[in-house]
Amino acid sequence: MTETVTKSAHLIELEDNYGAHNYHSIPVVLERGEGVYVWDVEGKRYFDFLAAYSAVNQGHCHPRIINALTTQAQKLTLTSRAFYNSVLGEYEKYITSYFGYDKVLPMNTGVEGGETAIKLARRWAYDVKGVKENQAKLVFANGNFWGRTLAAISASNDLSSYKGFGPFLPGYELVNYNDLNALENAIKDPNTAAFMVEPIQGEAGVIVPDEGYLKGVRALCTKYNVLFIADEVQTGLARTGKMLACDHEDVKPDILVLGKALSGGTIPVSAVLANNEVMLTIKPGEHGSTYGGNPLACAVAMEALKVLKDEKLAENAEALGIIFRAEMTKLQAECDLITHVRGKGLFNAIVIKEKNGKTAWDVCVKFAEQGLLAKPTHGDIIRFAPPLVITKEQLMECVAIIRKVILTFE
Ligand code: IF1
Repeated sequence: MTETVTKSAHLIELEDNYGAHNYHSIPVVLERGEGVYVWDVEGKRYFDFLAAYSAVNQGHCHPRIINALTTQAQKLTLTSRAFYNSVLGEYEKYITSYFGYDKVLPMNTGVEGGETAIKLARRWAYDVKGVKENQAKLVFANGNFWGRTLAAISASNDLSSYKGFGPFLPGYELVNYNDLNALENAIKDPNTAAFMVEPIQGEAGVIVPDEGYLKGVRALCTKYNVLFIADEVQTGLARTGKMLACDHEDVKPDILVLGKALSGGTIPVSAVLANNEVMLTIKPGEHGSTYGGNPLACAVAMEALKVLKDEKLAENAEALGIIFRAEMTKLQAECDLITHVRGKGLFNAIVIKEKNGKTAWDVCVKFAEQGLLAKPTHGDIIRFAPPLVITKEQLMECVAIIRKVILTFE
């Protein structure tokens, strides 16, 4: 009897046979996305509650963003920065006024944004602060995640990120997240160039710092003439209920790193924003990338930013986030599987207590069977981050699915 191999199984096998094994994916093969929904190759529909780790805040295949992409793609996609192009200047003017900085350095992936930020910080330390050559110190928070390059994993204290990839970049120091005393002790060192931190730690499991932490970071960095770099690659662009997570405490970082939803989930676009004192320390020919600032990315990013404001996605995330956490807290009271509920806006997570050998992974597999896609991090944490275009009705449908699955594990 020939077993009918589903299309999904066949495609999973292809990835297994011909692709690097650098991911352990939930066994769902997606083929189409629209708004909050994705469909697998068998035509089954899911709520996407991961939104590509907050890269699809505007919803899958947002018509305005796709239109910007396809229109520009018919004209000019890439010139390299050897020449000027007709879109980059408009985009630079737009994004710098959107976030209130003098200048932007356009890159592609989030980690390139982080790398650019720390290069700027080191160069500023030498040329402006007067730190001796090669003595600049960069401070990061335990639990940070800002990408997979050697510079990024050199800052990691998560074994699964850095094990087996040494030696690591020197001049780094780690302090506990949400600990202003530890931060002050580290950055009072006159060789300190910058403190790079996520306003809410994503990969660590949506770790929300105490109210006042970001204000404290801002004050300490100002006091010790240290650059405050906010990695808003995941928390930025309306995800946490404000345009930037830093906006919850009205603090302005010296360097702002954006990525992911900057392109609405179409092509890799990242950006580093700073004022002239920092940004102009890098001179022509000292940094860049083949695709950085390409006209296609600029056209897409402008539209993606416009959509965030036009559709009031931060306000929607704020309002629906309050409802979602209230529903999760109610569910937590009805079961002992959920030990924590936390988050801000539509950037949330629940912590699952392993029960009868069942883990967060098993819960996510069950979610998928019930039509909701989410993925665990660090074994026991499930991050919930739907596209910010989700309606209250759709959110309540997802709450019902989460409730149904969680209670079957009781
Ligand atoms: C993977 C994690 C999330 C980020 C922050 C910079 C970057 C990321 C705060 C780098 C990227 C991605 C990487 C992706 C999965 C995803 C992720 F699980 F890996 F940690 F979101 F939490 N700053 N995060 O979260 O941006 O270079 O990827 O564009 O590596 O599996 P990137």
